[in-house]
Formats: sequence, structure tokens, C-alpha cells
Amino acid sequence: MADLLGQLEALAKGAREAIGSAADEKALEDLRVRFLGKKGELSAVLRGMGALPAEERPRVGEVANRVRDEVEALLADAKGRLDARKLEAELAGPPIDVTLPGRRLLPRGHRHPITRATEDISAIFARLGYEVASGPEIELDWFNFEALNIPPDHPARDMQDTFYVEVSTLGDGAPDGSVLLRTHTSPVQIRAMQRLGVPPVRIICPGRVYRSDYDQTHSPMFHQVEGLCVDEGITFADLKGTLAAFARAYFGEGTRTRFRPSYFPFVEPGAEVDVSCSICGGTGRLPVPGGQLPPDRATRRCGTCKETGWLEVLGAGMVHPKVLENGGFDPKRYSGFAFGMGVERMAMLRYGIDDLRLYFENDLRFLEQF
Ligand code: FA5
Repeated sequence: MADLLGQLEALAKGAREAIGSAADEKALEDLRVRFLGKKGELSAVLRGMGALPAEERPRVGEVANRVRDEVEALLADAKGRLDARKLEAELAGPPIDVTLPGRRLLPRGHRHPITRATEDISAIFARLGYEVASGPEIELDWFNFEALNIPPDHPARDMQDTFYVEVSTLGDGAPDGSVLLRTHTSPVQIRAMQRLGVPPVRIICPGRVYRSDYDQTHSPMFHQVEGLCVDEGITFADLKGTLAAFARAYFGEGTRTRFRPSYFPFVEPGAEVDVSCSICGGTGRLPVPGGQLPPDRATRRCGTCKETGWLEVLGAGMVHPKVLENGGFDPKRYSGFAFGMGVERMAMLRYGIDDLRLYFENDLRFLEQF
């Protein structure tokens, strides 16, 4: 036993000297391995314990533990000392100018096509005097449906199925089942009217929305831009003029617009708005490259507009009196129009993209084209 205790004493002494004079972190790590590592000096002493009579082992074990604790403390102290010294040296050295440009030229990233389209659309409406508003993506049923004249049993809800959360688990006092992922940006209409309190209201709201959809032109999460204009004397002519100006700014000067009657519970009358096809210029046909072809073979069908010459781009209409009331406005005095468009679709039509899923696959070969 005396032999092992002597070895432990020698180990502790050796450690105090060596650790005290270690010059850097690498030297400290080597010393940790030398004294405490699996194949280190302490393990070698402990292996010798097997040959001791059982009654002597606890005493040696106790001393071995004390030595290990001491060596660990010495290593920690030395590390603290080295760190402090390094910091002092850095502070005393020449200052680092964090404002200098980087030395390596990394390729610059750029905005995602959806972000770009959203910003382009917002910029056009900003020039027309619209302010950007926002609302929550996790929305109350009341704002997403009821306030927009879509009661619980209304068939329009089937087209906008989404994820519902039982409110009892959120505990904010609203009735059960009334929290959902918003299915369109239209709830912001109500929120904006309530927030502003008095007309004029001229807002657009870009944002994410959710539906139970998935195919080449529909995804479960997508983006919309909502628009709302309310004041005294706003008419359908204002809606037409605004959207025609927008279509020309977004798709190009010669773009024509047409309105088809449609139904959304929150507008009356409502319309689907088409623009002349930005890919074929509204002719429905595209020129076939490659020399002098006979007239019947010089053009081919435009796949984007399916040869109709028209692209359906958004829903719009005059704000329903009930919606104005829910927003806190007197429908006898004020009128307004609203519209809502899908950003993925707007970018697809502008850039000639045929599969919406490409936006979300993050394949750089696709993204780098924009
Ligand atoms: C609406 O969401 C209405 N809130 C629009 C509106 C606002 C009408 C104001 C009147 C007044 P709709 O369900 O048609 O309407 O959706 C609008 C656009 O969102 C569509 O034209 C389409 O471009 C896009 N869209 C709809 N579902 C998806 C989807 N799953 N994935 C990608 N885009 C979608």
C-alpha cells in the first residue's frame, strides 16, 4: 500500500509542477491525458489496487480520488489563467476594425422569387397611395370567416379548408374550434378598418396563408396580397381603374384587363379578373423558332393561357355592406372595393413557371434564375 500511496504523492507533485508551467491550451490537454486519461498515470496506479488486500483498498481509493480532484482543479485554474492572458494580449494588441470589408469574395445571394414578386406588387400599390398592413397568420374564425359574411354552415368554407385549433386549449375565452390558420388575407380587411376607425382606408396586406391543397398549382402554404380601399363615393369604376393600372405596371404596358362576374360572400358584386396573357401577348399562340415556316406551322399553342389569350389573376369586388359594418363603418355613408391575389400565381405568370412546387424545393438551379 505504501508503494501506491507514494506513487500517488509523486503523481500529484509532478502534476502541480507540470500544470503550473504549461504554456498553452495544447500543453494543458496533453497533461490532462498524461495524468487523467484512460491510459494515464492515475489509471495505472488504480490498476495496481487489484493486488492489494481488500481492507487496504478504501484508503488508497480515497487518496486517489483526492489526487484526481486536485489535478482537475489545477487544470481548470491553469485554463482560466491562460484564457485571461490571451484576452489581455488581444486587448493590448492592434485593434480589429470590424468595419473593414471582408477579404474573400463570396457570391452574393438574392431574394427568393416570391419575396421579389411580393415586393414588386407592394411597390406598385405604394405608388398608388396604399399603405402596407399586416395581420396574424393564426387567426380567429370570426375574422377569417364570420366577419366576412361566411357563417359556419356556408359552403364557401369547403373551398378553404384549413387547420383548426380547439380554443379551449388556448384558454383565451373565445368559443371552441374558433382558432385557425388563416386561409386568405381577407381577415386583415376587418382588422384594418377596426384599427383605423375612420375612412379613408387604403391598404394592401401581403402575407402567408394556408389551405388543405396540394398539386402543381396549389400548395398548403402560399402567399396572397389583399387590397382594400374604403371611402365616401368609391365605385366599381375605381376598382377597375386601379386594377387595370396595376396590371399594366406588373405585366407590362400593353396589358389588358377583363372582369367576369363571380361570387365571394364578402363582396357584392364580385368578379374574377383576367389579364391578357403576358407570355403570348394575348394572341393564344407563340411563334415557332426556326426560319420560314408555312403560316399554319409558324406558331404553336400558348400553354400558359391554354390558347385563350387570358390569364385569371385575382378575385375582387365591392365590399359587402355587412363587412363594412363588421369593420365599424356605416355602409350607408361609405363604400369600398377589395381584391386578393395569389403571389405564387402572379410570379408564375410573369416568369413563365409551370409548377408552383418549384418555389419550395430550394433547388439552386431554379432559384438562381431570378
Ligand atoms: C380569395 O382568397 C379571396 N379572399 C380573394 C378576394 C379578396 C376576393 C377580396 C374578393 C375580394 P381565392 O380562393 O380565389 O380568393 O384565392 C385567391 C388566389 O389565391 C387564387 O387566384 C390563386 O392564385 C391563389 N390560391 C388559392 N389557393 C391556392 C393554393 N393552394 N396555392 C397557391 N395559390 C392559391
